Amino acid sequence: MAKKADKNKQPENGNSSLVAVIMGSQSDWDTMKHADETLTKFGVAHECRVISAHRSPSLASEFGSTAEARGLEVIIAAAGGAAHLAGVMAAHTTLPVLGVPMRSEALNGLDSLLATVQMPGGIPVGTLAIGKPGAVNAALFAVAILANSRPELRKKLHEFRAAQEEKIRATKL
Ligand code: RP5
Repeated sequence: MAKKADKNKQPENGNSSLVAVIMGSQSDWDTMKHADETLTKFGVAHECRVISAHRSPSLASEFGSTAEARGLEVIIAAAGGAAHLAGVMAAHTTLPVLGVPMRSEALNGLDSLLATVQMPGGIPVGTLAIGKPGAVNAALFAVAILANSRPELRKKLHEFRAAQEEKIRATKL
């Protein structure tokens, strides 16, 4: 059974969050826990929350408008179906917003992908792949953004890439 999302998961070390991982529903957690795990692996202070653009519009607006002042540097926003969460976040902040389209029941995530990626010019959302690969890559992308001004994170990214390559080189079929 899917582990329940801790809707208001905060950094454990007391640091304020650099990255927020938000998602439209508890049902997205099974996918988005992979973003959480990846950020944890890199030691990035982050928080995970359920915020819906449709079901909690004032919370979405409040979260986006106060994100910068709270010290966040990147927002990862996941949603499925008519997926507006990343676009709504981007409308309320100039922080980079990374959108992760959820695999939907009706259209297998194509609806989520198009709703997230097709932002009209002027309000950008960096859209990743549908589902788990998108969740992992959104976290890696957030780390890459943060690494521009944090050499220790840049080093960890190089080590991560090297380990990945080593695994491929060592693969015997
Ligand atoms: C979206 O609707 C959520 O992001 C989720 O992917 C989808 C379905 O939500 P539930 O009906 O499972 O809560 O807002």
